[in-house]
Amino acid sequence: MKQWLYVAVAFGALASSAYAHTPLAASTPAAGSTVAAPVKELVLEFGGEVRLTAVALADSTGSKKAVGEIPTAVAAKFTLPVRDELAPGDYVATWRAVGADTHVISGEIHFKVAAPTPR
Ligand SMILES: [Cu+2]
Repeated sequence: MKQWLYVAVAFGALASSAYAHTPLAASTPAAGSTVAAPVKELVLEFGGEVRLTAVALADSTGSKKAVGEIPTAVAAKFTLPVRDELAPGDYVATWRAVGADTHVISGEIHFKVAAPTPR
């Protein structure tokens, strides 16, 4: 009987900590997407207010691309200008933030830039 109680408590703790994290709800470019050049901004939308602490953008060779300064205000949505021109190819944006529950959360967004659509 006692063992069952411990198991229930352990599961409860796991579930509540998982749900308490503030997730990344959406991004532009979206993870796994292919977008046409030019890419002028990077938008991160979280499932709640967070403090964004780091964002880096790199191409497939690991070469860093400049993005605008991270806003210091706590918010659910962040729009960062992409200052370097992104040539067609694969990119990864890595981000780190502190959620409302004070947990550090982080992730990667992989996307592909395609050549501009000819007109
Ligand atoms: Cu959390």
